[in-house]
Amino acid sequence: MEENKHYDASDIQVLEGLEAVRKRPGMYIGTTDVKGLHHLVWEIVDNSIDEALAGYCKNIEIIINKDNSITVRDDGRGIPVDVHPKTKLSTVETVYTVLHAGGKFGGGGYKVSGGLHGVGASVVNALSKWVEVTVYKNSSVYFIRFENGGHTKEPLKIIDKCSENRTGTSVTFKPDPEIFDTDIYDYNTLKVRVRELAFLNKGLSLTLRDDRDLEDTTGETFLYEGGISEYVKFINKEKTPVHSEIIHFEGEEDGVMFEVAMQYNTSYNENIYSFVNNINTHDGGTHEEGVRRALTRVINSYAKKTGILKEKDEALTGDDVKEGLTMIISCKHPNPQFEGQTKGRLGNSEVRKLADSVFSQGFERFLMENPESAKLIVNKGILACRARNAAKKAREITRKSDLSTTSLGWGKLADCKSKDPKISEIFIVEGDSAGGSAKLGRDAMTQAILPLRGKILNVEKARLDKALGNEEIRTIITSFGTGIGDEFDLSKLRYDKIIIMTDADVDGSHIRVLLLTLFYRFFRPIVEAGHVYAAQPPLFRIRHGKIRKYVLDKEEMEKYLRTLPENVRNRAEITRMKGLGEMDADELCETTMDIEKRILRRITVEDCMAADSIFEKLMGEEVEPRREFIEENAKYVENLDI
Ligand code: 1YM
Repeated sequence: MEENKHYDASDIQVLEGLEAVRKRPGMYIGTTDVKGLHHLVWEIVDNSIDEALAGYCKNIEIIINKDNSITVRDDGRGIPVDVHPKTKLSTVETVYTVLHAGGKFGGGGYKVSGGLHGVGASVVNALSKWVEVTVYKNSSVYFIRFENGGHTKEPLKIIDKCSENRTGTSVTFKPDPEIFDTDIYDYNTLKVRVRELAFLNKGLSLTLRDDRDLEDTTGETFLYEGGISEYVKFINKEKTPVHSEIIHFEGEEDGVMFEVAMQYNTSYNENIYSFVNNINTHDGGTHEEGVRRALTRVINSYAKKTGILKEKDEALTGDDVKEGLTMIISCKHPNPQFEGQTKGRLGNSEVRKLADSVFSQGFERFLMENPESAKLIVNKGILACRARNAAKKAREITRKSDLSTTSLGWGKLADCKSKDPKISEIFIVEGDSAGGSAKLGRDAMTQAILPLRGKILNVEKARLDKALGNEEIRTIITSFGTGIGDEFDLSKLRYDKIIIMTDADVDGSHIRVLLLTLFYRFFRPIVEAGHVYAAQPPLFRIRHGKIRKYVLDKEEMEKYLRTLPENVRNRAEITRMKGLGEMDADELCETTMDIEKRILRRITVEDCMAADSIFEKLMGEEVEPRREFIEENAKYVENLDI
């Protein structure tokens, strides 16, 4: 307090207010750990964002200073500096010292960020060792400094002149180490949110700079003219899109703005993020509900209308249509009602209708105008629906056959001696004779063998649910140890490598299709974690002198032959290898199983997806695709030759 100033009741109130924040900081910023420390930054940045949303600010800069203080700068109008009639203090001092000042003292207008305009400023001040605010306005540079939890140390004064068109606010604060567990800011934490704010506020430039880092002189600037569409593109960057377009719709009603952007990718994960006034609504709410409801309804009606789904077909559910969907929903609301324990849910019921109508009108039109993409989207949902039904069946079947008490000795699994999953592997081998050779040739300590009898697994006759009733398939499931469906637990996997060993012919191809489909639908995490492999038996043996060399294909053979001297080469004996079953144990071991010499190909989710669609072709009611498959089988075998 200034000595010559009358110390009145309102001053006492001010300090009592800030003292309350220091006594119970959790009530105002949640926690006083590293999260709370970063929260202070967002309280100040929010004021700049509000100014941007009001249409006055284009650039925001955030700097981590050497002493771990933070500077936030914007080029808005500058916080008002005139004397406030109620507090008799300048408005900027009022904003920084009176709790809940923003609502009462703000100039009204359209404020949509987190809370009331400027509310956070006094909280930041209360929890800081010192705060300095510089305002550029009226061709003048104003300055005010607070210390020790919000006490005005240097009252507002003009410290310089500036050009008439220079306006803005710059705030630097040093969090109070007595309040916070840590005082060190994390660049990446700030970066992730700054980038997100840039996506959510198209056209706004946000720069983040770390002055603790001698190398970082310019910082990083985030500016997205495409807004949330660019956010979707960013999330899908490492994924494979199902269709090329980023779909985007927006609408406004009674001052509520609603916007959505989306694109499907080939994964099965849902990536739906919703925001209200730039705040992530983790628990969804009316804006999300409106979109989800409309999405399911529009896809189903389009699929029925175009005949992709038949009348008798089961409708796709909300779960089916969100597989592989990346979506950002952003709503800006002047009076948001947040609900739920963590206030992470939007409650305003009028938003549900707005979201539904903006999305459904836009999406219906998109599907009509982009039939290629529409078909891909609908088919993706249909695939998810089938997988869901098959998974349900699988759970029923595996529950019935009491897996936990069944010893692994039954079936024909020759398990390995080791119980350490890190060094154990299982070979799933086509045919009894190859199975026999594999059993003889294996390293019994670490290699388990499970032979499959090809004819039982004739995928052309058995749908997947029937295949699950097959004893050998059940042995596969049991031997993995992970359980299936809801009970699935990757950490229980008994083998580090699951190796599919089949011939490169039609039957082998069928069995491979079935196994990959099985893994895709029921054990995707195992595939994703990179545990599934295909053995690659060599196609040729080259013999010269005492040397026996196995090569994968013709190309590799020619390459090898070129390395031999002419006289040796001419006399080299080349044998085309027979199927797995015709190799003896030594040969099989040497070429395909020996850890030192074998070649394995790791199976990806994409491989499994390709198999899954072939499986659908084989299983489908349509005769034509099946005939085509058989006709073009050679080609498919090539494609699948793994
Ligand atoms: C680095 C932090 O606080 N910028 C900022 C804050 C305000 C204004 C402009 C502003 C708002 C209004 C009129 C208005 C605030 N003003 C108030 C209050 N950046 C930062 N930029 N003129 C300027 O809302 O009408 C609170 S925050 F209450 F004084 F209006």
